[in-house]
Amino acid sequence: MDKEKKLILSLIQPSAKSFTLGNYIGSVGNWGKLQDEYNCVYGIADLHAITVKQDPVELRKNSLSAYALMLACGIDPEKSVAFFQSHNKCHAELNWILACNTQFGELSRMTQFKDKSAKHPDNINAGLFTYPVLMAADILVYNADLVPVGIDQKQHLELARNVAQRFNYVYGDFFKVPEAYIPKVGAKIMSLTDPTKKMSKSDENQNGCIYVLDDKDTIIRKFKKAVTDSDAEIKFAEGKDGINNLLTIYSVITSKTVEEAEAEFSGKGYGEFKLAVGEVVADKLAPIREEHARLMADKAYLKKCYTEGAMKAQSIAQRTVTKAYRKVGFVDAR
Ligand code: ATP
Ligand code: LTN
Repeated sequence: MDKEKKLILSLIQPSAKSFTLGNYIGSVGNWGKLQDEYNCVYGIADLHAITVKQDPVELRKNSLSAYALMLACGIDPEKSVAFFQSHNKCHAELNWILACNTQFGELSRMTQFKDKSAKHPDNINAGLFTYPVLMAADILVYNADLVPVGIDQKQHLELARNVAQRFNYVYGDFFKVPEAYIPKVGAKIMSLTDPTKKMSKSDENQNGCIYVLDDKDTIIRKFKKAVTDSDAEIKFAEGKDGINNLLTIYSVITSKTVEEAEAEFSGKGYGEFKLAVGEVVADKLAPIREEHARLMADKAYLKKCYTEGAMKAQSIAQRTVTKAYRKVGFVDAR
């Protein structure tokens, strides 16, 4: 860790077989670029994943695959700390301290809790409710300055800031108050089949969701089926959710502005545009899919990376937990 550099932290849940294009554009795809300028800590949020029902065999498989995919997306385990959340017990320890400094009322306002409990009415467990406290612990245990996430996590980030400020007020200045790092374009990629809804890993409708591990034919097929509008103009405008989403995807993937993309497709049909978006996305994701396959064939290397990652993560986080224990008044263990 370079003391001069700010610290970036972000995690992603292993809640499906692959990350989505939304995860990639809104979050993971940006992590690699930050590795030289910042100290980076990136991880797989397996503790968070069990807030919804998981088959243990699938979860273990998906977690290892997610770790490999995180590396394939450009995370260099030599430069960054790359780890599993469950391998660092400090997250769970700080979680408890923070839970006792978080109010029931503020957790009740979290929109993700409301959405997820509506989606899983048979499993509204306490972990789903306290999810944002664990997320605050993930961030504060490393004293992160910046947290790269999609817009859907903004409310959770606000909560983490509030909890940090409250703790600092009660116990004396301690935690750094983190800032969200949200991309200007692409912070919320929408479903291809219902562009008023966020593209989500756990969406039942597979056609609405592009997975980073989808092959080229699947990607093109899904884009061809993308819901648009009855107008025929490729222009970013209110009420044109489908086209807006495709223009956003195209512009982020090609590093062009939305205006440049509009000019490029001016006078062209939706069919041609959808195909072009599918092509650029498939070409961008193909090398990631290949690197993922290569890494998955080398389990020993993955294990070496995540055990080293856990050690590095613990050595940063343990200092925070020890100090927090002292702050709240526990007797020193040694
Ligand atoms: P789930 O469906 O299991 O809730 P998810 O697809 O919403 O999962 P997370 O693991 O919760 O994904 O999110 C990982 C990161 O990806 C977060 O930073 C989140 O803000 C971002 N993200 C998720 N979906 C999108 C999206 N559609 N557009 C942009 N960013 C997204
Ligand atoms: N809640 C996040 C995943 C997550 C996270 C974090 C993101 C868990 N802990 C800490 C940033 C920082 C989500 O994407 N749903």
